[in-house]
Amino acid sequence: SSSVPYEGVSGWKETKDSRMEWFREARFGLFIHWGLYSAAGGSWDGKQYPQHYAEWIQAWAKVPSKPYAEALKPKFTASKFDAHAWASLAKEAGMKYVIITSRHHEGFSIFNSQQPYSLKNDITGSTNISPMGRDLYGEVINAFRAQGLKAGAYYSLLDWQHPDSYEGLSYLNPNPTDYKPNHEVYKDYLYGQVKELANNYGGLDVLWLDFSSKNREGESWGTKRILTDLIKWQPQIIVNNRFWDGLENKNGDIGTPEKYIPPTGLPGMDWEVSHTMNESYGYSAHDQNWKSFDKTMRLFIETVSKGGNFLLNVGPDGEGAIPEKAVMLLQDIGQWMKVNSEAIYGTTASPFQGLDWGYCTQKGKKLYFHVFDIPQNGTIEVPLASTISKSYVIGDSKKSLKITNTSAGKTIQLPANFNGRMPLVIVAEIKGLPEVIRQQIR
Ligand code: FUL
Repeated sequence: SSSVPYEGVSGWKETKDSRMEWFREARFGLFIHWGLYSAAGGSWDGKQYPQHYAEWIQAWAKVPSKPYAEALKPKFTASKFDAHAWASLAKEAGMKYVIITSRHHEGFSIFNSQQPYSLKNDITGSTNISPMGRDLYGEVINAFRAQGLKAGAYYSLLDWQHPDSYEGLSYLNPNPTDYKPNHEVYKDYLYGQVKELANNYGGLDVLWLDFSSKNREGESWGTKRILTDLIKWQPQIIVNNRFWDGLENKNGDIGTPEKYIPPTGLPGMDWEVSHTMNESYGYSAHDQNWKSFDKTMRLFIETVSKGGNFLLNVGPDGEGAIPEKAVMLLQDIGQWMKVNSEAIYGTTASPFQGLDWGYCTQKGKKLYFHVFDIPQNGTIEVPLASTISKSYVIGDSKKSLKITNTSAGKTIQLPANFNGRMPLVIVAEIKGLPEVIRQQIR
């Protein structure tokens, strides 16, 4: 079933190229994980949970929904939250879109859902978490749009507290035998919330669903009904591939490898790697394993060089503060993007899947060599047969670099004293399309 979710639902396949246009140009977006779990920060009752996914703290610590909500709602104050600052940070970093968790597995929404169940839930109080009545999700969507970015919603299919979801309440409940979910009720709730997200915020550019697995297939989420209506509500919407059977399938508009770059990309489909700056998506106070700028850039450029988008995650805390390290990393990326973004936007997978010194992106007859490790002899070798008419450091087309033909392809002389931010990007304008001599895979 490789064409699901289009299967049996019209409107998706026919419009795919036009719907995907901005996404293919964008290449770079911001993922935001923000919910009650952010206020726990990876600990429960004084115990630090080492797991990478701090947004799963409720499951790690096995806390039923009521005490979970009672403990975290007062701490989820959003008192430092500034949607416009978040949007500028992303824009300055060169990002073109945002995906924010409207509701994660814990089942609490950061948008003001009007579903009767959201408003009045006897066990946890409202499942909306909106300090001072704010609609945090709406603030984010509006602020990013105001900066010219596209805006999408992550929405969890799993729900750990809705009594009619597969994993509701009893999943963390001491008496699972009492558990008699009526999944039809949950399906209506899910449909109702998706309808709100798609219609109430001036549109929705991406619906990023998460996740169904093999034993919870298709119609049990009301897939057909949602997809049939979704494309009518938002004819330009993009939907990811987690609405059916897991992470690495070929369904939906975009594949979504998680913290992983497929070695040869995902040929024949659009895809987007999501990656974290430290280990966790959700905020974890004790997860200090931050990736360096260099490491992050390698992940970013490798993804783009293989044809994917890079969705880089931040996990704000319960007050709505983005960790300092994350802010600094985004600012550094922004500095690099100011000089080099031409080598990112609108590029496609290049025929080189990894070179000794870095990666290559391509836009038609232009190749962009991203040099991470400057070789000892100050030149890069490219296994390219095509004629290079001109080569230069990006942004400096007047100073041509020396090109030598060799039996292995071309050798390009790098500038002697480059002191800009790495990776150094070398442009090669070629005649025709690239002819590769040998494929290097590292
Ligand atoms: C996964 C979720 O379970 C994680 O918590 C995270 O949101 C990741 C992006 O998707 O499936």
